[in-house]
This record gives sequence, C-alpha cells and structure tokens, in this order.
Amino acid sequence: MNKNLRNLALGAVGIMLLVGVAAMWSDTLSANVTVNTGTVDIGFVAGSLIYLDACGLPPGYGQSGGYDWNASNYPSLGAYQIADGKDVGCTNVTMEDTDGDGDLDTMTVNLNNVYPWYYTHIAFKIENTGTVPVKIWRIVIISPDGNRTYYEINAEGVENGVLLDLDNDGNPDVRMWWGDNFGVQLHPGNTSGDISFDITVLQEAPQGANLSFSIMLQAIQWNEYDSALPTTTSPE
Ligand SMILES: [Ca+2]
Ligand SMILES: [Ca+2]
Ligand SMILES: [Ca+2]
Repeated sequence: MNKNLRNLALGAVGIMLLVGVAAMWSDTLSANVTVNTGTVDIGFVAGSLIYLDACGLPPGYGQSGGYDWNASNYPSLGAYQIADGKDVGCTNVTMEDTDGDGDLDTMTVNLNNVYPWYYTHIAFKIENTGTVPVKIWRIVIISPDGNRTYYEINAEGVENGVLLDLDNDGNPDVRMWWGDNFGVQLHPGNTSGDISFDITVLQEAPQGANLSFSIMLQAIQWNEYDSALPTTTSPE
C-alpha cells in the first residue's frame, strides 16, 4: 500500500468513526427531548355510594330505605324522615363508565314518584385515576335532553344551593346543594373523603313525571385550580 492510499484508508475510518459518534449523539439528544404528558382523570369510587330512601328497600330500613324525607327547613338545608311513615317516593342512583376507560365517570339520579319538598341525600368518594395531582373543579349537570350546565364548586352563591330546571320549561324543579371535599388535592391513586349532594324537589316540578339527571365531576390539574377560581357560574 503506498502512502497516499494508506492515508485515504485511515481518513475513511476516521470519517466512519465521526459518523458513528454523531449518530450516537443524535440518538441521545432525541431521547432528551422526549416528553411524556400526564393525564388528568377522576372517577367515582365503586362501592362508596350511599343515599337516602333507596328504591326497593322496605320501610323502616334505617335511613336508607322506605319512609320519605321532608325538606322541613327549606330554603335552608335540612330534612327529617316523615314520622308517620309515608313511603311515597324513592331515590335510585347508578354509576357508569361512559367512555370505557375503566373508571366510573357518570352518576345518574332518578327520583321516582316524588313531590314538592321530597328530599334526598347522596354521598360518594372520588379517586384520582390519572397520573398528576388534581383538584375537583366543576360539577356538570346533564338534563334528560342532554343539556349540560356547569357549576364551579366555590362560585359565589352556591352555598345556598343551585336551582336545576330538568325538563327545560323555564321553572326550576329541584334545588341542589353540595358538600365538602371539593377543592381538596388528590394525588394519583388517592381517594377523597365523602362528597355529597342534597336535593329537594320544588313546587314547580312537573307532576306525574320521574325526575332524572346525571352528574359528572370535572377535575383540574392541581396548580391551575387557583387561577380557574373564582369564576361565575356559566356554560362551557
Ligand atoms: Ca320512600
Ligand atoms: Ca370512565
Ligand atoms: Ca322545570
């Protein structure tokens, strides 16, 4: 091999090494800019659901079944179980995984054969089923016609309850209050304390109709909660 040929061969090896190094650095750099985004997701905890006056339970079955409750303190919160044993209406609540992702995202409330001042109470827990810490931010009420109404949980005035027009006739049919633990931070996999709704049927509710509606809760990434609140109650 003459000198020129040998130099050419060494140069080629050098170039190949440089290409190899460059390719390795390129791989490393692309690995460094990979971003895995987290998910914000919550679900109702299966088995945590408790509610008053459950349909199908016999009268006298503690507070859960039978005798109706009367909203004796309306418009303030509060009720008593009717002492002379009236079992006229009842409450049924179901939970469903509507998007098939493995968590229960939607709760449906059916108030059967109810009447003005019928009262019920629904309690449950929430689990953070996503991968980043969250706070529960909004309540979504879905009427039977699919109409959605959004309520920020700590918006002004909600401590007095909100009026829901479920049949879209312009008159409110029920008043709903919500309880504690809405703004609590939940880490992935963590479960909330008890969250609850109180519901009273109003004078303007339609006669001869079963009242039903669905509830979803919306969570927000924990560090966006303060900037999202307070805001006024408004549709999305
Ligand atoms: Ca009942
Ligand atoms: Ca789901
Ligand atoms: Ca109405």
